[in-house]
Amino acid sequence: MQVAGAMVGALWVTGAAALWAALCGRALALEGGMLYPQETPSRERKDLNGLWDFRADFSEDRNQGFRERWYQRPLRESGPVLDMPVPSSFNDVGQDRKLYSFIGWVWYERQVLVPRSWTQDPGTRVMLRISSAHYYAIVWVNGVHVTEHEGGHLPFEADISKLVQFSPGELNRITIAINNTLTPHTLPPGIIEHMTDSSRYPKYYFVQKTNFDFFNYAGLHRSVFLYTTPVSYIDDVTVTTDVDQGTGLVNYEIVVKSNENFELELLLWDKEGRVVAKGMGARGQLAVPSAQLWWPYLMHEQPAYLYTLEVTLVVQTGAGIVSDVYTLPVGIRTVEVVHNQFLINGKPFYFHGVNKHEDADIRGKGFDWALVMKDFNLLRWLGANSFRTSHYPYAEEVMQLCDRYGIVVIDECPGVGIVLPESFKNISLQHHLEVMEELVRRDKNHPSVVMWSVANEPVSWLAPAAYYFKTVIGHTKALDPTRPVTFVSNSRPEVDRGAPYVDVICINNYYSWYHDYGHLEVIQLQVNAAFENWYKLYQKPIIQSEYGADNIPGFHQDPPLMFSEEYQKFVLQQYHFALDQKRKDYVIGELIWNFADFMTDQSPRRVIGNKKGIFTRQRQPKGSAFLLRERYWKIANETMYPHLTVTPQYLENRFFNSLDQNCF
Ligand code: GCB
Repeated sequence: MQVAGAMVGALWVTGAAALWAALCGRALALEGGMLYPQETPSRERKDLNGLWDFRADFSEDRNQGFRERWYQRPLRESGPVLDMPVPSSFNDVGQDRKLYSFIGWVWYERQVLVPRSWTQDPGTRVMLRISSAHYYAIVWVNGVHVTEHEGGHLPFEADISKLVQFSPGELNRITIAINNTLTPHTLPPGIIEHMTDSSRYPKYYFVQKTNFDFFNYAGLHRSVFLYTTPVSYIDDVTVTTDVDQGTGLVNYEIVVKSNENFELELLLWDKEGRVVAKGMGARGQLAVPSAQLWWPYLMHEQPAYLYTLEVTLVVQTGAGIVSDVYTLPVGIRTVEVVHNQFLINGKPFYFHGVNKHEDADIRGKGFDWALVMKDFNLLRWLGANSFRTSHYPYAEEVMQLCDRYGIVVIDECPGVGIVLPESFKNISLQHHLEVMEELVRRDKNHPSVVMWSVANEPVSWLAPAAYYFKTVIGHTKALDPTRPVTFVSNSRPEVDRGAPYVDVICINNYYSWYHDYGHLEVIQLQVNAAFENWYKLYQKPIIQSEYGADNIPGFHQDPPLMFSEEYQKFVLQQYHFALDQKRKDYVIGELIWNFADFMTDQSPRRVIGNKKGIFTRQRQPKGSAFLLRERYWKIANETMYPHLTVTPQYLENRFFNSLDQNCF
């Protein structure tokens, strides 16, 4: 029956996940490490990006694909298929309105020839890695079920060695079924609403409702890889760093999967190719005298210094010596919240940055190198030193670039739109804990990540929120004691049940936009009052984690009216006056909402998406971008040269206009 269509699909998903977890005795998410696939002397990689066969299951119950077992033979034999680019969202690529807003199962398939050397050597382990499949994915290789994963923003993988070795020299068929249905227990949550009034809706009509403000793009959003390791391999590397009187300390812990005796050797290389420290064994500390620290962009003359940690596993097998090599960029730095300050390497850090989205024309949330580089170049132009991954984890390649360029990250999980009472139940909580585990496992080694954010604007005043957030925040701190944890609130301090547990208060508000709209004169007063109230109650440092106003490019109005460029600029200026009164005190950052315009669900409040970007969706600057640029460079000058009187242009000339590519 179609009524239950998407829900049957969704329930089936939940059932399968629970069954799988029960069989494995633990959550899938927790198994093994999740090191980024790399080419090293012992590892090869092949990316499977390009065109895949694609078919959306438009059947009434969305279950035709499972009934007919589309995974058992080539997808094109099941019916008509489309060419679908990977990575990309499937929604905006075609001209089909039904596919744009499709809810349910879509099927991707790709045939791949695995290099003979991979299949002939029983000492080679072949892995299939899917960097992001939104939201629930089931994977088969040559018709054999290999893995499932819940959650659209974090990678998962499967060992497919046996399957590909079974058919050397033949094409292997990879089939991925993906369901984008969001339920009260997914992250982000959503609900399927069934419209039963036959005078208003066709039979079996349903829609997906969500409580977040971005379009629920779906598909294979990031790269799909095949890669190899030896069968005895380095499974995980965890690095934390410290500094003791100029000596950099690199603590390491290596997890190895091997049935044989093994040894581990570690070398730490500097940028000039010199070995600066050596280690042995699975756990230990490397000391780097006079270490070059990892500094944020615009906080130091030589930001983002990265060493390279080379881990070599040597295994004595019956057939001789086998080795596995993995290398990891390491930035030596410390992060601490002390009283009213956020300290990086012991010095106060002020976040002057943006909130972003993974979003663009045509690709939706699909990863695209040109777009990513444009965004980093715009951040540099803007003089931004940080961003929040609102409202879900971003691609691993983006995190790597943040390390490389010194862009500080508040790393947010997909805990956005948690407003339904069902979403506070145990099943949701358990999933939220697993997602934090997956996120920390993936991003723990990035020096750019300085704080975890467990949620954005949940209904944190509801009674169950207290236990819920105490648990999620506590769990995150236990997973990673080296970084502060926050969650982003839009509530009032006296009723917020999550704030007691966070290290930094992050607050979102839209004065003179969603409240008192049109009344620009109240902004300063209201921003000030909010800061004071939050600080009085919690005595914790505060970040203005969102503020802004929509501007439809090309709309001008003076005196300023809502949606005009002048209004957006005026709102920002009023916030800046208020921020300037507090930023030398306990306000430790400001992140504009948003870096660029982005797509949302359709609604009377949205004019083809959210227009609070300071850049258009095509990454062209609005007037507000120039305003922010002037401000950020001014703040950067003050931070970097607090004792010097320099012109606002000083740093900009030094960093941005110079040809020194090393600085960014
Ligand atoms: C918020 C949300 C963000 C929205 C923004 C807005 O508070 O955190 O996701 O897009 O407001 O523009 O309404």
